[in-house]
Amino acid sequence: MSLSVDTISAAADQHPKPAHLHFQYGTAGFRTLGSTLDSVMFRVGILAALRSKKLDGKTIGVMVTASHNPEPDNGVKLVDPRGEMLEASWEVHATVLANAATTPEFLEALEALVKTARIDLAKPARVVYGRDTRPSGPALVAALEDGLNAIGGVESRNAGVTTTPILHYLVRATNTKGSKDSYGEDTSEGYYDKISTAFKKLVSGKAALPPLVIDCANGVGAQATIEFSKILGDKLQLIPVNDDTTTPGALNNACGADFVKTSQKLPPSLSSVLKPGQRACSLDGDADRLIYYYLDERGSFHMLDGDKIAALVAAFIVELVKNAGLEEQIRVGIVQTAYANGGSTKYLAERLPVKCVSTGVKHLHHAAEHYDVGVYFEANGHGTVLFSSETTTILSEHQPSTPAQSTALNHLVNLTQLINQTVGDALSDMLLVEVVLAHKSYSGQEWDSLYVDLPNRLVKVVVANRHIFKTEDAERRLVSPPGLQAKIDELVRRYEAGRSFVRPSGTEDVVRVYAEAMVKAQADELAFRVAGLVYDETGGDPAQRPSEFLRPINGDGFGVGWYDSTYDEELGYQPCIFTSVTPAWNNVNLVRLTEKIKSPLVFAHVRATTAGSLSLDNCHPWQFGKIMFMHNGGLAEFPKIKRKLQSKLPDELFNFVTGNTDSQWAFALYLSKLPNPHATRFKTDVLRQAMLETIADINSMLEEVNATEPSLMNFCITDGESVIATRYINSRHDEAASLWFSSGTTFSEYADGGHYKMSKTDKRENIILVASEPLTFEKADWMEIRTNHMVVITPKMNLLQVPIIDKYFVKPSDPEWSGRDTDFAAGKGLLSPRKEVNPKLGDLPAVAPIGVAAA
Ligand code: 16G
Ligand code: MG
Repeated sequence: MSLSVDTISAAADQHPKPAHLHFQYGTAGFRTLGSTLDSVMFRVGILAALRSKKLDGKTIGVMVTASHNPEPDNGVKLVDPRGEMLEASWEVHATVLANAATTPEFLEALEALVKTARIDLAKPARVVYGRDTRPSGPALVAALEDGLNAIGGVESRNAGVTTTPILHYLVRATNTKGSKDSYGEDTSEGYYDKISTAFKKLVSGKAALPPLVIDCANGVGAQATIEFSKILGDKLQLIPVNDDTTTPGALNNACGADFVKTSQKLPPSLSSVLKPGQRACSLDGDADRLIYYYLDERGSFHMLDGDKIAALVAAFIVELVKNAGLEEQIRVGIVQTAYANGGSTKYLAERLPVKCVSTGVKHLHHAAEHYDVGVYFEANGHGTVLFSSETTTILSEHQPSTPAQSTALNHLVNLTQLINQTVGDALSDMLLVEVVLAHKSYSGQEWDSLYVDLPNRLVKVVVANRHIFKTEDAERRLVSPPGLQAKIDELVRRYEAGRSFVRPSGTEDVVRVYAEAMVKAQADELAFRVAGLVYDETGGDPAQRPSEFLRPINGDGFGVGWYDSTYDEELGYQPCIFTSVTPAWNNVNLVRLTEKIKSPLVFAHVRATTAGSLSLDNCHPWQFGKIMFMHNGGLAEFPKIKRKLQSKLPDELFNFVTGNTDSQWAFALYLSKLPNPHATRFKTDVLRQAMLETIADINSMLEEVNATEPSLMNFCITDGESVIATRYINSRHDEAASLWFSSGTTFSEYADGGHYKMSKTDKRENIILVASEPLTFEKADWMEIRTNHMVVITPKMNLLQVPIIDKYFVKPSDPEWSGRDTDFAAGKGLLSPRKEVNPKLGDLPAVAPIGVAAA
C-alpha cells in the first residue's frame, strides 16, 4: 500500500508553510505564535497517523496547547501509547516534516519517512486529540483534522477542550482497555471517577481540611477544577479563582503556576481572596503544573514549589512503604533537574537516592522509571510519581501481617490510582498533596518547614545564537562557549552557598540563568552578574544591554579611607584607612563602621586583582601624611618600568611602598612630585600639577621601553580638602576606563534594597560623588567625565573638568577624530555602559565649573 499522494497533495496545498519560518519540535513539542502554526498542525495530523501505523494501530495522542505561554502562542505535541512523550527519534521526523518548504518537498519527506521508519501503511491508525482554551485552538484543530483526513482511514476521536494530563490519560486508557493493565475507563468521566474515588478512600476518616483556593490561570484547569469540586463536595472544598476562559488575553496573565514560580509572588487577583494562614495553589494554562503557597499569619507570601511537593510526597510514600512492611522490597527514589533548590536536594539526598537529569518531562520520566517508586518533580511544579509494574504486583500480592501494615498497603494501592502516572497532572498532584496534608495534619507552614529554600533567581538573556550554548552534567555546566564556565565558577565561589548555571531554553529563544545563594540580594546579584557575563561574552549588543545585568565584580578586597569631620589636635590631619581582603559585600565590620562614622570626604575602592597578590598591603586607598590615593586601571607592562620608577624615588618614598602593585608605586611617584609630601596644607594647583607630572613621567618611562599596550590611568588623589580624579589613557584611539560624577543636595534611599538617588532640592550642592560607574539607576543623576580629562574639586566644592593636554589628547574638532574605541577598556571590565552617557555631554565646554557648592 502507498500514500494517497493526490489527496495529501491537494490538502497540503490548503495549508502552505509560511516561508522564512523554521519550526522545531522541542521539549514541549512545537510551540510558537498560534497564527503561524496552520501548516504544522496539518502535518502533525499526518505524522500522528503514521506514528500509530508504525505502532500497529495503537492510539496516539495529539494535544494542542502552549501551556503557560502567553495567550497568542500555541503549540502541539504528540503522546505515545502509554501516555508518555513522543519518542525522541520521532521528534526529528516531526521537525523535518514541519519544515518542508513546499507540498512536493513535504510529500518527498513523507515518502522518505515511510521508507526509513519502515511504516506499514496497511496498518490501522488511531488518534485522539484535544486542545486547551486558547482562541487559536479551533482553527488549529481543523487543520489537524485535515491532516488526519488526508491520510485516509484514520480512526480519530476529538476529546474537545481538555487538560494535557487528561489527554495523556485517555491515550493510555484507550490502549490498555480490557487488558490486565487497564488504566481506567477511556473517557474524561472515567478519569474524574478513578481519581476522586481514590481520593475519597485516602481521606476517609481524616478531618476535612480547610477550603483550598485554586488559581486556574484562566485556562482549561478551571473546567477540571469545577468537575472535581462537584464530585468531591465537602470532602474537599475547592474555591476556583481565575476561572475565566472567555475574556481575551486573560489566560496566564498575571496568574497561574508560571507567574507565581517566576515572580515568586501572589497573583494580584488573589490578594483580596487569600487570608493569612490559608493555603492556595496555581495551575498553568494546560493544568500540568502546580505550585502551592500560603500567607503566614503576618500576611507574608511563601511558595511551595515542585521541590517542596516532591519532598512532601516522597516522605509520605517512604513512610507508607515502611509501615506496610515493604521497606526491603520497594526502593523509593527522586528525580530532579538542576533547577531544584539546593535546600531540597540536600534534604532529599540525606534520606533517599536522588538523581539529577536535564530539563524536560521526558528526561525526568525516564529516569523515574528506574526506581521501584520514582518521584519526579521539576521545581516549576511539573511532576508525578511512577510505580513500576513489579511494585504494582508486590502491592497487590503482599500479605500484610498487622492491621497497621494492611492500612498502609491500602493507602499505597489507592495512591497508584490517585496519581496520574502518565505525566505531571496539576489536579491529581493537588489531590495528592491534600491527602498528605490531611494525613499529617500539616498546615502550609508546617509543610514549608520540612527544609528551608535557598533564595534564588532566574534571569533570561537574549543572545544572538542560543545554540552555541552546550551543557553537560545534567545542564549544570557549560562546555560551550569555551571558557565561560570557568568565569561563572569564579563568580560563584565568591557567594556563600552560591550556585549558578546557564542553559539554552528549549521553548523560547533565550538563554536562562539560574542562581541561588544564602541571602536573596546575593542570589539576585549573582544571577545578574552571570547574566551580564553571558551577554558580554557572547557578543551582546552594548546598546541593547539590559541595565540590570551587572559587570564583573571586584571582590578581591576593598578599602575605605576618610577624614575626621572635626579637627582634633591629638588625632592630627591624616585620614583613617580601613581595608580588607574579603569582598565588600561580605564584611559586617564595614556595615557597622559606616553606620557610625561621619566624614566630609571619603575614598572607597573595591579591588579586582590585575597585578599583585590578595593582601591588605595591596588594597587601595593608600595614605601618606595627609594625602590619600587610589587607582582604577593598570599600568601596562609595568615590570619593564618598575626598576626605573623606583630609582626615581627618594629613600623615604621607596621604603614607604609595602605592597607590590603598579598602583602603589604610582602613588609613590606622585608623592615624589609634591614639593613636600609631609605638608599639612596643599594648594589645589599643586596637587593638580603633581598629577600631570606623574602621568607625564609614567608615559615617558613606558615609551622608553616601547610599551605597546595602553595604560589606564584613572587616579584619584586628595589631601582631605581638594580632590583630583583623572580619566586618562595614553592612547589617541582608545577609550579610558569610565568615570562619572553626580552632585546634589541629598543622596538618599528612596526604596528598600539599596535604591538610592541624588536630589537637587535647591541651588546649594552639598554632595559630590565621583565614581567609576553610575551608582544609581537614575540616569539623570550622572554626568560622564570625558577621556583624558580630570576633575578638580576645590575646598569650596567647585567642580572643574580640565583637559589633560598632551600628545594623547584629541580635540573633537580634530580632523583625525572619529571617536575612541571602547573595546580595550571594556575588555578589562572598566567601562560602564555606553548608553548611560548623557547626550548633553557634547555641549560641555572643555573647562567648565559645574556645581557650585556652599562649603
Ligand atoms: C517544557 C517542558 C518542561 C520544562 C520546560 C523548560 C515538557 C512537557 N515540558 O515546558 O518540563 O520545564 O519546557 O522550558 O517537557 P525551557 O527549556 O524554556 O526552560
Ligand atoms: Mg503546562
